[in-house]
Amino acid sequence: ENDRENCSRGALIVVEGLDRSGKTSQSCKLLSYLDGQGYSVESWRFPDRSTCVGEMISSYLTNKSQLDDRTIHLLFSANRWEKRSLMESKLKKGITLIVDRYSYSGVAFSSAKGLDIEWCKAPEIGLLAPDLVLYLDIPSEKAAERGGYGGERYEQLEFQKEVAKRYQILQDTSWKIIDACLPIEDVEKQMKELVVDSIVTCQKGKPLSQ
Ligand code: DGP
Ligand code: NA
Ligand code: NA
Repeated sequence: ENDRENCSRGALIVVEGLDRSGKTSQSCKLLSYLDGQGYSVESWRFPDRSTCVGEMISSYLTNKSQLDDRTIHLLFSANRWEKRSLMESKLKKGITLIVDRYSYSGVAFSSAKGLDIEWCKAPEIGLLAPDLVLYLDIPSEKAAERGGYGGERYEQLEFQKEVAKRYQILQDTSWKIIDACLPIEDVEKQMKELVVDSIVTCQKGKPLSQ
């Protein structure tokens, strides 16, 4: 029975949503809850601004540099690829990862600029598939009201509306839509339940896929 524990893998949980949808604070709460329950868990985020590629992305987002739409798209994707093997080894060690943004952001934000959606998806093929995607659903106007945007490149109402449309197209069976306008505690409770279910399914032997 102890072997079963050693063999079981962690779950790859992705949190998606518009800017100011509450992803980051909810991911934080989720991490401390799971940690407190004794689960082996880590919190990740993309873009990971700490790498060389991540620094280029950060400089683009803060308008310190200009890059062609396709170039920045591929950099965001490269930023996920450079973490792929570490991600796989953590999951295989039984560590559950709570990831703030992933390929869905990649495709939604770039295709919202007018890039072909299939072209946007191509470099994401072969990255690990999430076991669960928690989509924090919020009207763009509501998100914009929440303490305002931080002033980064994409934090504009009209653009976020386009991103929301693209997210809708990208929904698949791994998604659970959460009403992010509900009280914070209700959002938190729904997320906890869904994540624990997903962890259990992975422990029972659900294979990791691409
Ligand atoms: P965040 O650090 O979560 O606030 O993300 C920074 C911004 O970058 C946010 O507006 C969403 C956007 N973003 C995240 N991932 C991608 C991606 O892969 N491609 C593009 N084009 N934008 C992304
Ligand atoms: Na942001
Ligand atoms: Na965020």
